[in-house]
Amino acid sequence: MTGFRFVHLADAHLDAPFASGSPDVRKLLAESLRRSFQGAVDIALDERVHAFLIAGDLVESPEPSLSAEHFLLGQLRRLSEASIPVFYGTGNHDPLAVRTGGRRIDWPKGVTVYTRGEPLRSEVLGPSGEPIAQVTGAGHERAEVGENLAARFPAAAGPLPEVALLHASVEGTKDLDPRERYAPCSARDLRGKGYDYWALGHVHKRHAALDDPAAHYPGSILGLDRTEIGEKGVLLVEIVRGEPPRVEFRRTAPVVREEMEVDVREAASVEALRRLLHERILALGDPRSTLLTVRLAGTSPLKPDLERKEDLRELEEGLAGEIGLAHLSLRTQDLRCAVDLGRVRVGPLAAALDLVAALREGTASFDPVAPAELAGIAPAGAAERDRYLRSLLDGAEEEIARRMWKEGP
Ligand SMILES: [Mn+2]
Repeated sequence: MTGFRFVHLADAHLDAPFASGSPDVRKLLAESLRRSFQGAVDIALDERVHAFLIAGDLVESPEPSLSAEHFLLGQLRRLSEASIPVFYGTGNHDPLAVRTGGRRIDWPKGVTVYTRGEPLRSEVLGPSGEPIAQVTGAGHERAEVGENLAARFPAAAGPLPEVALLHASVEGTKDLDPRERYAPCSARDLRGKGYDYWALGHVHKRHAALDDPAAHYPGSILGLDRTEIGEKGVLLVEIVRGEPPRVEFRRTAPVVREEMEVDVREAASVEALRRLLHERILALGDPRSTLLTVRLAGTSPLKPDLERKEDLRELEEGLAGEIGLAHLSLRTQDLRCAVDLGRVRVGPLAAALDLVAALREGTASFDPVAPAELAGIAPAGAAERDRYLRSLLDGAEEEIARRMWKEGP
């Protein structure tokens, strides 16, 4: 017997802006985002699923560009023509899912949009028109929903498979900025309602929030920034009542982001550094579809050279070209200068090094040193601010010595 089968997608963020400095990379990512969404529709058609579920943040803002709207409706029409119903509950990025300026979105036949916090129950019909499952969905009515929407879901009651569709932060979720706890709820809200599956959205990292009942975040459909690493896509779910749901990940993102750290202390020349990076990056696997960030770490005499933007870009582009990477970004923030601090501890330089040591140990105060405002980037509390300022001292001795110390003739 086959059960209720559907695609579960979330956080497509169509129209998302990309921060890369390279226009080519921004274009690649924008195209990849749409290809990833199209890939999800392809899977739904190939697998002849019964439904296509979208758990919020479908578009980046409630006023999508005309181009994004046209693309989206074109893809949803493909589902409509195949008689695959779409259920879409709005998230914090796309509350109301309509243009506030009065533009109406002509959703194709078979698309149900949940725009209200009050959950609604919809019947999913099978190929011959008989009910095969129930989807209960709710949506975000505005950008910062503080209410617990999950708690409002009614208990599942019928004999058919029941799925809850919601964009929400489940308590205890890792990797979620506390400022982004929209529609917060607890595991207890999800348990005890009798749903076979909670189709969640909001957290961009794919994971199961709960196993029983199954509650999954499919994650974003593309690495939207450099922290969203790894394969991205959708979940293909099958529910047979009385059995745990079968949940299968399908990659749809044509490019992935990866990040690695390379200790470069052995590389004494730029050529040696090139060879080392080449070797380490090649070991990664398929480079053509990878946008890679490499954090360079360790003590290196090359630090001053690598901090010249032009030279760094030349190295990045050269290596990316040789290896065939989609993009390479080298981060030098963790590199340390190679300086013998004992030898340079004289005169004003010694005083500066002593000050760094005193600040780090807490025997000197930041107050006379720190600008009053710190451009609004430091945390507000005094203790937290000092912790933040202390973190900026990493590598400070070497940096100060490099800038102040000149070898005599
Ligand atoms: Mn999102």
